[in-house]
Amino acid sequence: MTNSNTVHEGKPWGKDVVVDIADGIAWVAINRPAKLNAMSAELAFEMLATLDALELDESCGVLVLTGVGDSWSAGMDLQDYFRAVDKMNPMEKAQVYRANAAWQWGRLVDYPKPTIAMVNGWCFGGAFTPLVACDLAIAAEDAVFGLSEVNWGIIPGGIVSKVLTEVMSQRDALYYAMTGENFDGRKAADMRLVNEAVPKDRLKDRTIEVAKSLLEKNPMVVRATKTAIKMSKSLSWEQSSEYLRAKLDQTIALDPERGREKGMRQFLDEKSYGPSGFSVGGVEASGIVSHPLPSPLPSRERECQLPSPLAGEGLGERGNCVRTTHSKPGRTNLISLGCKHTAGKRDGEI
Ligand code: ACO
Ligand code: V55
Repeated sequence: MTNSNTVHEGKPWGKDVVVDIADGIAWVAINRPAKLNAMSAELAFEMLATLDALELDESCGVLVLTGVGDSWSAGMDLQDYFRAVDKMNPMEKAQVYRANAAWQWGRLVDYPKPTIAMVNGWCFGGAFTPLVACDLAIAAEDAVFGLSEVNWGIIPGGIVSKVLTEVMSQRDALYYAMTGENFDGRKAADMRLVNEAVPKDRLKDRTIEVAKSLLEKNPMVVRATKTAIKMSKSLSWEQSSEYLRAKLDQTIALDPERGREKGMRQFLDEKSYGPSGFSVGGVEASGIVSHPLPSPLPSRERECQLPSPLAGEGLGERGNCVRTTHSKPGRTNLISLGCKHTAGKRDGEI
């Protein structure tokens, strides 16, 4: 993280929160490195205002939450949160609790843009709340996590105990919260507390890779997708079924890109596009080109080894057609990752 935007005219961040925006990604970092990014009462107000501002900022397509230096967040600041709050009158206290809960959970869990927690180091106690609130989490393999509350004579408060139930198994949550034992990023990935753990020197690149794949998607559909998944968890089957039907219709009706209509037309009528091609590099239908029917004919199981005409344009890791999605006998179109095989029937084949 650079601190290039530490002073940012007219923006709510710049002190305990720094923001860098590049290529559609807003890198939001807690900036209290001397305290290992422990979270103070004051930070809550700055972070809340930052999240609100970035929500409206069109240059932010994906939000990455991280920490300046080698720590993600050492949890609630024992001095500047707990002791500070102890000295407050009940109304001030209520305001701090509300602001803290609002940024760590309320805003983030329902953020209208994809959010990724990039866990670059320590992640303790209260830091589990924003960690779980983010849609995705990628950790350094050697990041250290700990539900250390038990060692401080408190329960995982705020809503830490509750957020654990969203992503951890009952056994894991109880084990780590009751023992206070630390675990590393690899273990966090094994337990599915984070999506994956990567070596520290690859953490930023991997995060950019994931962010980019999200940026290539239809933003409205990505937003509705995350809401659908998060909401469904707490709805009954009947409610969920009704809600998802309504949510689907809402998305179709409001999608400014008319993605569903376009995809169906291109696939069914124009035969110019297959969803698997679409998912790699976000190349539009026009990017899918033809090459002669390969031999042997690719199947779902077999890879087509012909060089992709789109090699070098972000399609196919090895520059080949890598997976075939359609190879039904009698069909003349074989749409694979980035390539559309077109040819008539060949003697002896299909
Ligand atoms: N609150 C306040 N200050 C903190 C916190 C915290 N949660 N975590 C670290 N700091 C401060 C330290 O007091 C120290 O300040 P100082 O230099 O002014 O003395 C500075 O950050 C660096 O910390 P060290 O302890 O010196 O760093 P070290 O690398 O030795 O240890 C570790 C890192 C293990 C993370 C240690 O700082 C620690 O245990 N911190 C507390 C983590 C924790 O349990 N957090 C949860 C609190 S409870 C909750 O969140 C609900
Ligand atoms: C904790 C966290 C809090 C809080 C009180 O996990 C205790 C400990 C996230 O806020 O307000």
